[in-house]
Amino acid sequence: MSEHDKNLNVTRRGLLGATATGAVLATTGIGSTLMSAKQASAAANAHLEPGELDEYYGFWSSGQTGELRILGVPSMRELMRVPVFNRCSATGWGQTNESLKVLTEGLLPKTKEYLAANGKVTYDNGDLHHPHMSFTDGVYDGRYLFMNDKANTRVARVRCDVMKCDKIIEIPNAHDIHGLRPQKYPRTGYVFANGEHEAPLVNDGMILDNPDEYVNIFTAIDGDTMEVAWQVIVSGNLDNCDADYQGKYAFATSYNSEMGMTLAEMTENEMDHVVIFNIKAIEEAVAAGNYEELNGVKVVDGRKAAKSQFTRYVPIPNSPHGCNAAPDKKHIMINGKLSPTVSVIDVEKVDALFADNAEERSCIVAEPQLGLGPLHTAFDNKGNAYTTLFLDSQVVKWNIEAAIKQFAGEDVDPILDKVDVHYQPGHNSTSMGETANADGKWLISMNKFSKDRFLNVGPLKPENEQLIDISGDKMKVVHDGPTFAEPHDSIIVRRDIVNPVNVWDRNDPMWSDARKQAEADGVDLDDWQDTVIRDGDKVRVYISSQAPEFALDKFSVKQGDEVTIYVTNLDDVDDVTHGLCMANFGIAMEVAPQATASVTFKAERPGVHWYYCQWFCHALHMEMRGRMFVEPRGA
Ligand code: CUK
Ligand code: CUA
Repeated sequence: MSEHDKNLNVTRRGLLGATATGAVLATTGIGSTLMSAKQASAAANAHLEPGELDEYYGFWSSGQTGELRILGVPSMRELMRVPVFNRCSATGWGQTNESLKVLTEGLLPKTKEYLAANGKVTYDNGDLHHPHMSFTDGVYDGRYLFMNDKANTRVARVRCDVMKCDKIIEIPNAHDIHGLRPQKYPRTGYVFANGEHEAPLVNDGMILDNPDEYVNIFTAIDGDTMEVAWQVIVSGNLDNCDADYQGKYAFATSYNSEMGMTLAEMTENEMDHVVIFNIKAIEEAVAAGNYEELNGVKVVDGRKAAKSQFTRYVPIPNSPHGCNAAPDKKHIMINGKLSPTVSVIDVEKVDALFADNAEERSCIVAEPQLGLGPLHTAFDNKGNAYTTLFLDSQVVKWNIEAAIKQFAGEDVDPILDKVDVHYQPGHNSTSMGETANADGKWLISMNKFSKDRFLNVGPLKPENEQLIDISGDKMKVVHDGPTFAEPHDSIIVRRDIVNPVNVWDRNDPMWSDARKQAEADGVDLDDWQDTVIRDGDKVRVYISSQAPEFALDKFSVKQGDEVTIYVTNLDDVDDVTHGLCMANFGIAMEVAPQATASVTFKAERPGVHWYYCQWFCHALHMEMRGRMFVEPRGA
């Protein structure tokens, strides 16, 4: 192929890039030669000049990578990666004592046993799908971000002041936490978490093929203490969830109301359901002692057959997936997945389900047919909803009021616009769209396949997250954003809500253990530290760092000693992060301004070993190093 042909080919691909559904809509994407002037100006809004700051923080999950990511929106620049369930080579997450405390203290005893039998203290992987910020009065409040680990049944919290994870808990009784949402009103409050995969309640190896003994668990976690507040046993598995704006109910979709184990069994029913949880009724039962205690947790029975006041099961066409509360504070969208519909629940009609046992589907006020594979819905501030269509590779914009009128029999079409995305979208999110302050500016479509949109990097392709301008009547795709595996979900938060610090507080709880140990050793962690303490075969080394030197340029230990190195960064200048890497010991960690970090290892390699600062901090950064001398055993 000649250069000319290649270029032609590229251009043709660009023009035909929108043909996932066979429709030739070539006017999407920056660089498309057919971009109109109007689109060009939308694209210009998304473009920031070097040095300009974004209007929004984007908090991105990373799926099986296990970390949280921070992007700037609309530039889509990746700003930071916050390790949570994963191991991080740069920051030492999963290796420092401070991170290991977070990663291990919330594990269940039986998990610790299992891990120990395999020579580990914690899991190395996670599957982080849903990052959501804490709320006060229906709007993000900038305190915390909460997120799930589907892989190992955990829920984590990230502090927004320092953007580090401070709590991880494993959820007892449940299996594989999927949907997760914080309570919106009056505040968070509870963090609701869905157990996705059903299992025998007492899962001790006595039950396999008796579906009646399988249950699923809905969990409410106290977001302030990160302890499980209560759980509800439910029928059917649980997929995604959300909370209303009244503080009364939580909602969870179920794609397997059949409690089937095989694909055929799971997709057998025409109707699955959404489970509605009555928070007050559950709280009252728990307060009155009407619960069962299971693995230290208060559990109530909300199964269908129990006919309790804790739950209602609303039938929804085949295998609903996404669950999204609209900023009108009134409607909850249940996304059909295998059904081309989104079922709209009016929260004000839910009271009657509980109080008067009203007909199960009487809370459904609309069910528009939108296209194939509706997965998730986001919102603007004009009463419109934006639903991803996985199979159609499109986002559909539709009007909620029009859908309600259509459901009531009026001859109106709620669909306002459709735009092709590339390709197969899962979640989407709009600026402030999951809060009462939705502002209708930007929409992210998180597409599972990128295929031909980027340079070929081998069989494993990036995902493609497209930025869509929704400020006008028609949606406009203005940016393609490749991402590594596999952000499922994101939120877009106005920047004035998020106010991280630049320098750590010396009294931060993150290193309270190190501080206690230092005090016991007579070391002042706030002053110059060049102290080596021997305590039997344990050695504690306190090294402060200030660009461009470590307080200790050498220290000696004996082969077989258990060595703990505490590094404190005494620099208090923005962005002067140091680190410590112990070469050939597999040890490296970040020490940000005014932070303390520590790491423990066995000094099993005799000889001279260099440690060095692994964060470029100064013109003499290369010189910021020292030697650990390990005397051989018996010397
Ligand atoms: S799920 Cu992934 S596309 Cu885990 Cu929120 Cu819908
Ligand atoms: Cu300190 Cu590089």
